[in-house]
Amino acid sequence: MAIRFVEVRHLESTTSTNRVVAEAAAAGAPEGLVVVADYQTAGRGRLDRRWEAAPGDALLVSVLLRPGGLAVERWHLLSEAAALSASAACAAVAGVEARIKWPNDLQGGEGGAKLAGILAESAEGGVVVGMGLNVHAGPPGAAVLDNLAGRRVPRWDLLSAWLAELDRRLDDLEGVADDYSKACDTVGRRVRVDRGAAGVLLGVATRVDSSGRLVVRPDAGSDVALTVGDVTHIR
Ligand code: BT5
Repeated sequence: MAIRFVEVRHLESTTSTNRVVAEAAAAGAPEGLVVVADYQTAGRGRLDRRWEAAPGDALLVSVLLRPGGLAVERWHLLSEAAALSASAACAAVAGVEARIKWPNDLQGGEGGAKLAGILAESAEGGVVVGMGLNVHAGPPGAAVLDNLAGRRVPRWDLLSAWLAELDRRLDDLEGVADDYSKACDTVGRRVRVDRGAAGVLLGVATRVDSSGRLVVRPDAGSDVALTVGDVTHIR
Protein backbone atom coordinates (compact mmCIF):
# COMPACT_ATOMS: atom_id res chain seq x y z
CA MET A 1 0.00 0.00 0.00
CA ALA A 2 1.38 3.35 -1.04
CA ILE A 3 1.71 6.13 1.48
CA ARG A 4 2.41 9.24 -0.54
CA PHE A 5 0.31 11.74 1.29
CA VAL A 6 1.92 11.87 4.71
CA GLU A 7 2.37 15.63 5.10
CA VAL A 8 -0.86 17.64 5.18
CA ARG A 9 -0.61 21.39 5.76
CA HIS A 10 -3.83 23.15 6.70
CA LEU A 11 -4.06 26.90 6.12
CA GLU A 12 -6.98 29.06 7.18
CA SER A 13 -6.43 31.48 4.34
CA THR A 14 -3.99 31.64 1.45
CA THR A 15 -3.72 32.96 -2.09
CA SER A 16 -4.07 29.63 -3.89
CA THR A 17 -3.21 26.14 -2.67
CA ASN A 18 -1.80 25.34 -6.15
CA ARG A 19 0.53 28.30 -5.79
CA VAL A 20 1.65 27.30 -2.28
CA VAL A 21 2.44 23.77 -3.47
CA ALA A 22 4.27 25.06 -6.58
CA GLU A 23 6.43 27.26 -4.34
CA ALA A 24 7.15 24.30 -2.08
CA ALA A 25 8.08 22.23 -5.16
CA ALA A 26 10.55 24.92 -6.23
CA ALA A 27 12.04 24.77 -2.71
CA GLY A 28 12.54 21.00 -3.08
CA ALA A 29 9.50 19.56 -1.29
CA PRO A 30 9.11 15.81 -1.83
CA GLU A 31 6.23 14.12 -3.64
CA GLY A 32 3.12 13.82 -1.52
CA LEU A 33 2.89 17.27 0.08
CA VAL A 34 -0.78 18.17 0.62
CA VAL A 35 -1.95 21.73 1.20
CA VAL A 36 -5.57 22.35 2.16
CA ALA A 37 -7.14 25.74 2.83
CA ASP A 38 -10.40 27.04 4.25
CA TYR A 39 -10.24 30.06 1.98
CA GLN A 40 -8.32 31.29 -1.06
CA THR A 41 -7.97 34.96 -1.99
CA ALA A 42 -6.81 34.10 -5.53
CA GLY A 43 -8.13 30.60 -6.31
CA ARG A 44 -7.27 29.68 -9.88
CA GLY A 45 -9.12 27.89 -12.64
CA ARG A 46 -7.79 27.07 -16.06
CA LEU A 47 -6.87 29.80 -18.54
CA ASP A 48 -6.55 32.51 -15.89
CA ARG A 49 -10.07 31.97 -14.65
CA ARG A 50 -10.99 32.25 -10.99
CA TRP A 51 -12.20 29.64 -8.54
CA GLU A 52 -14.64 31.17 -6.05
CA ALA A 53 -15.47 29.78 -2.61
CA ALA A 54 -16.49 31.54 0.60
CA PRO A 55 -14.54 30.70 3.79
CA GLY A 56 -15.14 27.14 5.00
CA ASP A 57 -17.61 26.21 2.25
CA ALA A 58 -15.41 24.11 -0.02
CA LEU A 59 -12.71 21.49 -0.08
CA LEU A 60 -9.74 23.39 -1.51
CA VAL A 61 -6.73 21.11 -1.80
CA SER A 62 -3.54 20.66 -3.81
CA VAL A 63 -1.02 17.85 -3.89
CA LEU A 64 2.52 17.62 -5.23
CA LEU A 65 3.31 14.71 -7.53
CA ARG A 66 6.73 13.90 -8.93
CA PRO A 67 5.97 11.35 -11.65
CA GLY A 68 9.64 10.53 -12.33
CA GLY A 69 9.38 7.86 -15.00
CA LEU A 70 6.14 9.07 -16.58
CA ALA A 71 6.46 10.70 -20.02
CA VAL A 72 5.03 14.21 -20.15
CA GLU A 73 2.48 13.09 -22.78
CA ARG A 74 0.98 10.84 -20.12
CA TRP A 75 0.69 13.44 -17.36
CA HIS A 76 -2.99 13.85 -18.22
CA LEU A 77 -3.44 10.55 -16.35
CA LEU A 78 -2.68 12.38 -13.11
CA SER A 79 -5.63 14.75 -13.38
CA GLU A 80 -7.78 11.88 -14.65
CA ALA A 81 -6.81 9.93 -11.51
CA ALA A 82 -7.78 12.97 -9.43
CA ALA A 83 -11.19 13.22 -11.13
CA LEU A 84 -11.92 9.50 -10.73
CA SER A 85 -10.86 9.71 -7.07
CA ALA A 86 -13.06 12.73 -6.44
CA SER A 87 -16.06 10.97 -7.92
CA ALA A 88 -15.33 7.90 -5.77
CA ALA A 89 -14.98 10.05 -2.63
CA CYS A 90 -18.37 11.71 -3.26
CA ALA A 91 -19.96 8.27 -3.63
CA ALA A 92 -18.28 6.76 -0.57
CA VAL A 93 -18.64 9.66 1.84
CA ALA A 94 -21.81 11.39 0.66
CA GLY A 95 -23.65 8.71 -1.35
CA VAL A 96 -23.70 11.15 -4.27
CA GLU A 97 -23.12 10.26 -7.91
CA ALA A 98 -20.75 12.88 -9.30
CA ARG A 99 -20.21 12.55 -13.04
CA ILE A 100 -16.96 13.43 -14.80
CA LYS A 101 -17.14 15.99 -17.56
CA TRP A 102 -14.11 16.04 -19.83
CA PRO A 103 -11.48 17.00 -19.02
CA ASN A 104 -11.53 17.98 -15.38
CA ASP A 105 -14.95 18.78 -13.94
CA LEU A 106 -17.32 16.92 -11.67
CA GLN A 107 -21.00 17.55 -12.21
CA GLY A 108 -23.89 16.71 -9.93
CA GLY A 109 -27.65 16.76 -9.90
CA GLU A 110 -30.21 16.65 -12.68
CA GLY A 111 -29.04 19.68 -14.63
CA GLY A 112 -25.38 18.72 -14.49
CA ALA A 113 -24.17 21.81 -12.63
CA LYS A 114 -20.49 22.06 -11.76
CA LEU A 115 -19.64 20.48 -8.41
CA ALA A 116 -15.84 20.47 -8.60
CA GLY A 117 -12.96 21.47 -10.83
CA ILE A 118 -9.44 20.10 -11.08
CA LEU A 119 -6.43 22.09 -12.16
CA ALA A 120 -3.10 20.37 -12.92
CA GLU A 121 -0.11 22.64 -13.41
CA SER A 122 3.50 21.78 -14.00
CA ALA A 123 5.92 22.79 -11.29
CA GLU A 124 9.65 22.39 -10.64
CA GLY A 125 10.27 18.67 -11.21
CA GLY A 126 6.65 17.70 -10.94
CA VAL A 127 2.98 18.47 -11.17
CA VAL A 128 0.60 20.22 -8.81
CA VAL A 129 -2.90 18.77 -8.88
CA GLY A 130 -5.49 20.97 -7.20
CA MET A 131 -9.17 20.48 -6.61
CA GLY A 132 -11.98 22.75 -5.50
CA LEU A 133 -15.19 20.96 -4.50
CA ASN A 134 -18.33 22.77 -3.32
CA VAL A 135 -19.22 21.04 -0.06
CA HIS A 136 -21.48 23.31 2.01
CA ALA A 137 -22.23 26.11 -0.50
CA GLY A 138 -21.12 27.42 -3.87
CA PRO A 139 -21.60 30.27 -6.30
CA PRO A 140 -25.06 30.74 -7.90
CA GLY A 141 -25.84 27.91 -10.31
CA ALA A 142 -23.12 25.59 -8.98
CA ALA A 143 -23.84 22.14 -7.55
CA VAL A 144 -23.27 21.69 -3.81
CA LEU A 145 -22.52 18.33 -2.23
CA ASP A 146 -24.56 18.88 0.96
CA ASN A 147 -27.64 19.66 -1.12
CA LEU A 148 -27.16 16.58 -3.29
CA ALA A 149 -26.59 14.39 -0.22
CA GLY A 150 -29.42 15.93 1.81
CA ARG A 151 -27.15 16.26 4.83
CA ARG A 152 -23.98 18.03 5.95
CA VAL A 153 -20.95 16.20 4.57
CA PRO A 154 -17.73 16.52 6.62
CA ARG A 155 -14.99 18.12 4.49
CA TRP A 156 -12.18 16.17 6.13
CA ASP A 157 -13.85 12.82 5.49
CA LEU A 158 -13.96 13.75 1.82
CA LEU A 159 -10.33 14.82 1.90
CA SER A 160 -9.13 11.57 3.40
CA ALA A 161 -11.26 9.49 1.01
CA TRP A 162 -9.91 11.47 -1.97
CA LEU A 163 -6.30 11.11 -0.87
CA ALA A 164 -6.61 7.39 -0.16
CA GLU A 165 -8.20 6.71 -3.55
CA LEU A 166 -5.74 8.96 -5.39
CA ASP A 167 -2.82 7.22 -3.70
CA ARG A 168 -4.16 3.87 -4.88
CA ARG A 169 -4.92 5.07 -8.43
CA LEU A 170 -1.48 6.60 -8.93
CA ASP A 171 -0.01 3.12 -8.57
CA ASP A 172 -2.14 1.86 -11.47
CA LEU A 173 -2.13 4.45 -14.23
CA GLU A 174 -3.06 1.88 -16.90
CA GLY A 175 -6.21 1.24 -14.92
CA VAL A 176 -6.80 4.99 -14.76
CA ALA A 177 -6.73 5.30 -18.55
CA ASP A 178 -9.30 2.50 -18.93
CA ASP A 179 -11.54 3.64 -16.11
CA TYR A 180 -11.47 7.29 -17.12
CA SER A 181 -12.67 6.67 -20.65
CA LYS A 182 -15.45 4.42 -19.29
CA ALA A 183 -16.45 6.86 -16.56
CA CYS A 184 -16.26 10.10 -18.53
CA ASP A 185 -19.84 11.28 -18.90
CA THR A 186 -18.99 13.43 -21.92
CA VAL A 187 -18.45 10.32 -24.06
CA GLY A 188 -21.57 9.46 -26.05
CA ARG A 189 -23.07 12.91 -25.65
CA ARG A 190 -23.84 15.54 -28.18
CA VAL A 191 -21.48 18.41 -27.48
CA ARG A 192 -20.77 21.94 -28.43
CA VAL A 193 -17.09 22.86 -28.41
CA ASP A 194 -16.01 26.47 -28.31
CA ARG A 195 -12.58 26.60 -29.91
CA GLY A 196 -12.05 30.35 -29.64
CA ALA A 197 -10.72 31.77 -32.88
CA ALA A 198 -11.15 28.35 -34.55
CA GLY A 199 -14.93 28.64 -34.08
CA VAL A 200 -17.66 26.42 -32.67
CA LEU A 201 -17.90 22.70 -33.34
CA LEU A 202 -21.09 20.63 -32.96
CA GLY A 203 -20.92 16.85 -32.86
CA VAL A 204 -20.90 13.71 -30.76
CA ALA A 205 -18.06 12.88 -28.34
CA THR A 206 -17.06 9.31 -29.20
CA ARG A 207 -14.15 8.54 -26.84
CA VAL A 208 -11.17 9.77 -24.85
CA ASP A 209 -7.99 8.61 -26.58
CA SER A 210 -4.78 7.35 -24.95
CA SER A 211 -3.39 10.89 -24.94
CA GLY A 212 -6.37 12.16 -22.96
CA ARG A 213 -7.90 13.93 -25.96
CA LEU A 214 -11.65 14.03 -26.48
CA VAL A 215 -12.52 12.66 -29.90
CA VAL A 216 -15.55 14.38 -31.43
CA ARG A 217 -17.34 13.28 -34.57
CA PRO A 218 -18.61 16.54 -36.06
CA ASP A 219 -21.94 16.84 -37.83
CA ALA A 220 -19.92 17.43 -40.98
CA GLY A 221 -16.36 16.34 -41.66
CA SER A 222 -13.96 13.93 -40.03
CA ASP A 223 -13.15 13.23 -36.37
CA VAL A 224 -11.41 15.91 -34.34
CA ALA A 225 -9.25 15.14 -31.26
CA LEU A 226 -9.34 17.98 -28.75
CA THR A 227 -6.67 18.84 -26.23
CA VAL A 228 -8.22 22.09 -25.10
CA GLY A 229 -11.51 23.79 -25.66
CA ASP A 230 -14.61 24.46 -23.66
CA VAL A 231 -17.09 21.67 -24.04
CA THR A 232 -20.80 21.96 -23.28
CA HIS A 233 -23.04 18.89 -23.05
CA ILE A 234 -26.08 19.50 -25.24
CA ARG A 235 -27.95 16.42 -24.07
C1 BT5 B 1 -11.43 24.58 -12.93
O1 BT5 B 1 -11.14 25.57 -13.82
O2 BT5 B 1 -12.50 24.03 -12.82
C2 BT5 B 1 -10.30 24.23 -11.98
C3 BT5 B 1 -10.56 24.76 -10.60
C4 BT5 B 1 -9.49 24.33 -9.62
C5 BT5 B 1 -9.67 25.01 -8.28
C6 BT5 B 1 -8.75 24.46 -7.22
S1 BT5 B 1 -9.12 25.06 -5.65
C7 BT5 B 1 -7.66 24.41 -5.00
C8 BT5 B 1 -6.59 24.64 -6.06
N1 BT5 B 1 -5.96 25.93 -5.88
C9 BT5 B 1 -6.23 26.76 -6.91
O3 BT5 B 1 -5.85 27.95 -7.00
N2 BT5 B 1 -7.01 26.14 -7.81
C10 BT5 B 1 -7.27 24.76 -7.43
P1 BT5 B 1 -12.09 25.95 -15.04
O4 BT5 B 1 -12.50 24.73 -15.78
O5 BT5 B 1 -11.34 27.02 -15.77
O6 BT5 B 1 -13.37 26.55 -14.37
C11 BT5 B 1 -13.38 27.84 -13.80
C12 BT5 B 1 -14.79 28.39 -13.96
O7 BT5 B 1 -15.67 27.67 -13.09
C13 BT5 B 1 -14.93 29.84 -13.55
O8 BT5 B 1 -14.64 30.70 -14.64
C14 BT5 B 1 -16.38 29.92 -13.12
O9 BT5 B 1 -17.21 30.06 -14.25
C15 BT5 B 1 -16.64 28.55 -12.54
N3 BT5 B 1 -16.51 28.50 -11.10
C16 BT5 B 1 -15.73 29.25 -10.28
N4 BT5 B 1 -15.86 28.88 -9.00
C17 BT5 B 1 -16.76 27.85 -9.00
C18 BT5 B 1 -17.32 27.04 -7.98
N5 BT5 B 1 -16.98 27.17 -6.71
N6 BT5 B 1 -18.21 26.08 -8.37
C19 BT5 B 1 -18.58 25.89 -9.66
N7 BT5 B 1 -18.08 26.65 -10.66
C20 BT5 B 1 -17.17 27.62 -10.34
